[in-house]
Amino acid sequence: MTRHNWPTLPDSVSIEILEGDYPVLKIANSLATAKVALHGAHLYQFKPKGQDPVIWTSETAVYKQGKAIRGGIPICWPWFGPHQNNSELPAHGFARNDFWVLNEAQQLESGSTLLSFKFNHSENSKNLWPHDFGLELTLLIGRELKVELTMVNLSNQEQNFTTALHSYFCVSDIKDISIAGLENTTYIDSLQNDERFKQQGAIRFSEELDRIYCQTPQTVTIHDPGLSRAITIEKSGSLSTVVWNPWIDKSSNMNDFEIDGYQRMVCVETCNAGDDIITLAPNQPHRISTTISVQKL
Ligand code: TA6
Repeated sequence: MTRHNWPTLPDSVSIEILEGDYPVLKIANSLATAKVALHGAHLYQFKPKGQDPVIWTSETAVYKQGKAIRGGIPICWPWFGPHQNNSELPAHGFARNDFWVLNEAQQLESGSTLLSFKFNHSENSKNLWPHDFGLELTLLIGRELKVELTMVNLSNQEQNFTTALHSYFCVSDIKDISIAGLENTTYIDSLQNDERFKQQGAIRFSEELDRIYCQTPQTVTIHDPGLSRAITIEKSGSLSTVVWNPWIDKSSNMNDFEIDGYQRMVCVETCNAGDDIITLAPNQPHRISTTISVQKL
């Protein structure tokens, strides 16, 4: 039984313990509702008042220690994707695979709720990555959703990181949406031996798509005529953007991916991945953030 210490919670935040001593936070304020698992500091529901849900999570997601929830906004750190040298290590690092600590919960005058979580090096983490570190994740939940990850290198030598706020978004139908903002940029195609191509026009989907768009600090927008809305993804501290949809075969091979779920989701991830590696000197911090908002079309 893992022991969790809780700070004082505002009325807009409550705790539910799922089976297997798995705490989740339920947030309900005047602007939005959300759910965040302590495991991975993993936001997995976000619904602004009067809007359709914005963040997608599989109905067959698994909520247990050691396994990232399928959907929401997994925190991929200290590496993105498969580990470069050791396939035994978990894909997308280990920060999403264990419990964090809720450090602070505040209800702001603005109506938004501020949550802050911490995750520091431990005996467990040292088995996977032999360096001291400190992570803090801040969530600002209101009409918009702001997610900010601060990483500090607490070791006595320079460290390299790749990372992602691996956001899954709800869409009406993957075949009907388009993604704007990455036109004429270069992407690494993970499905074509990491070859590089130039993005022609908006991104549309008719098959599995898995791309790292390099040198793309800009804002990206998901246009969804089926829901008469656009989802705007602004970011800072992020030089790359990953766009992913697993399509039929890959999603059907994942037990935690609901049947045909690929039709109702797309990942637009706020990253430093591919060529965009973050190098931190001892005690140097790095901050990456994304701000997600919805506009009527
Ligand atoms: O971000 C895209 C990606 O790297 C895909 O290649 C796919 O592996 C996806 O992440 C999901 O990874 P996960 O380890 O969460 O199943």
